[in-house]
Amino acid sequence: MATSLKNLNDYKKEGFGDISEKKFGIVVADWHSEITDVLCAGAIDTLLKHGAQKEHIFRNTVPGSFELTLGAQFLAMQEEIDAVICIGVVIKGDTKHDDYINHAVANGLTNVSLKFNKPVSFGLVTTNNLEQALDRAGGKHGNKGVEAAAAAIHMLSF
Ligand code: RBF
Repeated sequence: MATSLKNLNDYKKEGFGDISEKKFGIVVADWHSEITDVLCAGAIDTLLKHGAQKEHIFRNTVPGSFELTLGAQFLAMQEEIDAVICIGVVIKGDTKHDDYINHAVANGLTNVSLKFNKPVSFGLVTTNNLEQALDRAGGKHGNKGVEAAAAAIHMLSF
């Protein structure tokens, strides 16, 4: 489905298990922090709404989205962390940097998830311009942080 037809705040809640004792690590990229902060707030709100405890949510920052993978690994390797949520915004520019970063993050997070057998969700907004990113950070397409948190909760119930 094209993202223009999907609101990121609409997710299926059926089958979500009890997360009141689960611990969540969140890794947030500092690049475009005015947007990643909104995405992170959406993720935290979603965890709290579904019963997570505030003290069980650990937020960490990394310089840019490229570093999300190592940040995720530092958290996933901690036994007490049950799931990791990664948040970043990569906007297309004059060069192909966005392609390299996006592919590296997608592959990197998949590898971390498989290596540690834990949900590591992909809260990376990858857009052509700033407006599209804002549309996905609480704008007309919802909030990608909400979707990433919901994906982590869903996978914990697998
Ligand atoms: N990081 C992001 O999270 N989003 C971006 O849009 C972004 N654009 C970048 C553009 C260029 C030209 C460079 C050099 C870096 C960019 N980064 C971006 C930072 C990148 O993820 C990483 O933090 C740095 O390259 C240091 O490893």
